[in-house]
Amino acid sequence: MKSGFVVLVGRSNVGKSTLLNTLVGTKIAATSFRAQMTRHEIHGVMNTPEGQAIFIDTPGVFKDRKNPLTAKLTNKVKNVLEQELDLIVYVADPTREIGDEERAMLGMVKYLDIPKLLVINKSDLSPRERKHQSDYEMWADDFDGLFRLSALRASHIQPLREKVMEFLEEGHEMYENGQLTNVDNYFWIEEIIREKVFSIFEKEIPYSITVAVENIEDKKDVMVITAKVLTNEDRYKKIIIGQKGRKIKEIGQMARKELEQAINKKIFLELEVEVDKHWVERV
Ligand SMILES: Nc1nc2c(ncn2[C@@H]2O[C@H](COP(=O)(O)OP(=O)(O)OP(=O)(O)O)[C@@H](O)[C@H]2O)c(=O)[nH]1
Ligand SMILES: [Mg+2]
Repeated sequence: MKSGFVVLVGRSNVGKSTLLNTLVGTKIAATSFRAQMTRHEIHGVMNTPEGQAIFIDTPGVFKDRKNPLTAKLTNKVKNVLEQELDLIVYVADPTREIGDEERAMLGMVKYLDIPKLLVINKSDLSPRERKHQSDYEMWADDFDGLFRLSALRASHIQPLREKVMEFLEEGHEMYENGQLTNVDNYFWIEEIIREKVFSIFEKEIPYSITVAVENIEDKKDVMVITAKVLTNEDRYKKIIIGQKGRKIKEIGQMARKELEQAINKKIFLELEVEVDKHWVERV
């Protein structure tokens, strides 16, 4: 069989995590319309009759001087790129013009001696919205293949799947028994809760929070989860809780619904908000 590691890289918000989920066929990574959703290296396994491709989702390159996370996340991408990789899939968003972030990202991979594919995502949007498409297409010479597709609608994915398998060499199975990811339950639940926080708040809040699952108790008819939303400052804590606790309740409900659907079991989710000025140091 064939097997190998394929890294997904690109600016923040281009759709790397969405593409990972689509390639694997199930939701593994959390996604958001806000930048810097992904903060960790997340593996997603694609099994085909030919073999196994392990896709590695990475944080997106994002520039924000005020944000203490940024340098850490960029370092994580660099670390992944130092691992043994068989293929790089560079994801671009044709609705956004090529800027400093994009050039920084391209600079990180351009001279690596690893095959590279260029994916221009979001093809479901109108040509008017994809107004920078041709600028990205001009990069095709630096790549070993160009794909236009929609990760969100899962359209035109098959040609990419096939091309990826072409680049993998004979090897052995790395994830066995149908296991599709390196992510454990604690991390997965944290990411879903964080995704819901991202979906509700304005720009500033998402970068100022993280989620920690403290305990999971898997009882016969119900899974009891205790988790905390951690934030830097007291003023954010107030916003996240909301008037009469409305916001945190809404976050809890959204997360619970998705978790219940995914594991097909009733969930009791106890969610608190706490100020922790040092959470970034632990990311
Ligand atoms: N219209 C459209 N939107 C998409 C597509 N793929 C992703 N998106 C949206 O783009 C936004 C960003 O998607 P993500 O998958 O979280 O992007 P990312 O590159 O992983 O972002 P970071 O983790 O922050 O680096 C979300 O709102 C997605 O729904 C697509 O094919 N078409
Ligand atoms: Mg992501």
